[in-house]
Amino acid sequence: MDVTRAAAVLAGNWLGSSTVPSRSLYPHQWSWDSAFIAIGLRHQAPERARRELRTLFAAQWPDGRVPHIVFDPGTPPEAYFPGPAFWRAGRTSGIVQPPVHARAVLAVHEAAPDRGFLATLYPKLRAWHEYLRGSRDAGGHGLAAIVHPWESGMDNSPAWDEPLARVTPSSGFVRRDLAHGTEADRPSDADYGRYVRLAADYRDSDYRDFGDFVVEDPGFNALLADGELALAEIAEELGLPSEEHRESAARIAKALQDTLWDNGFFFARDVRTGALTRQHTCAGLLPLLLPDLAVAPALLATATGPRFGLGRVHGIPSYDLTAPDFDPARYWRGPSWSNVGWLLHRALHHHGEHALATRLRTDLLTTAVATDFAEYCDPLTGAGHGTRSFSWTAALAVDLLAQPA
Ligand code: 2M8
Repeated sequence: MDVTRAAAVLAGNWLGSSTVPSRSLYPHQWSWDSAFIAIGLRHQAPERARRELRTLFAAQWPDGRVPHIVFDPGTPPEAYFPGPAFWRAGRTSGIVQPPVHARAVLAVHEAAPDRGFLATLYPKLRAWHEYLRGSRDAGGHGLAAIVHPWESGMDNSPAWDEPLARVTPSSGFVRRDLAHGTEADRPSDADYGRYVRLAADYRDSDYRDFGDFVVEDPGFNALLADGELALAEIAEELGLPSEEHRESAARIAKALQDTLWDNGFFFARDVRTGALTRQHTCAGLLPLLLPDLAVAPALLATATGPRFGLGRVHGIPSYDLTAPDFDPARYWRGPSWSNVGWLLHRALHHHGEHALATRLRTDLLTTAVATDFAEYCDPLTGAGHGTRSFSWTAALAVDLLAQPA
């Protein structure tokens, strides 16, 4: 792959102090997108990578949360819904996204060492994780709960269908996403109405109360544990104590295993009912990021088995290939996203699955270029879907290219 094409996508999406995921569909700064973008930018433009993350953390709330969107003041309000007028939280939204930032900060430092950058970000990252470990422990098991499907980053995952069914859809708003996305690929109107209702209820509680949707997501918590391991390394770089971060990672890993592991897989748990949601989604594979995961062999067997077809399909399907409602094109209900592929690529190396990791790397790179850096792809055909020139697809391709084959 020619890295200049990917670099051109990132340059085209750069706003001056952060990068939009997509000029058309997502014209602001998104939290976990920025972390993945920085992981790519670090190779060619480390100052831009640092700026990306500093810009995001400049919008951190006093309670430690890192908002899922930082709105660009230069973008017209009608470009994205729900915009700042809906959230009533200044220039940000009030919900969060998966905590991949500590890993990104460490990765940027590894490529272009800058202790000043680490020292500035470390207390902010600590506050972010403390918010999640404290204020979000709705179930009391040591796991962070999400209060909106958008917080998982996997918005339309089938794992949210049961808890979402309790929510009465809002109406009377205009969807902006359909102006840029194919309707058949995007969430349904009813689900979008539920997203809006949940966000409005949360906003009306001043972003404090747990509402109708309270879920412990294995993906979100695996990324938090991985983030604590990254924080331990950052603390060590800064000559600070790191043991608390390693202990925290171990506690989250244990809670994942005790609470969400069942029958060979990690499932999300509906905190309101206590029940596990039984859909096999790619979020349940993310605990493989944890190097000491005792159940890794069983989970790897599921990843390479008929449900996810790892090594035989394109990327990592977001949902069980064998499920009757698997949909290769619809948003987080089947297609493969390159950020999940990139995370699993790392995880496979952790567990000694180097040949599988290499295969995945080749496939991610080939698909990224062939689809013009599509937002996601059909795992069975590799066809691109969603928006094109999508930032994290380009950024993670740059990063994979910089790694040995
Ligand atoms: C998608 O989510 C946004 C809402 O946050 C949307 O559908 O409008 C998801 O794929 C999410 O993971 C991603 O961060 C965001 C921007 O790329 O788009």
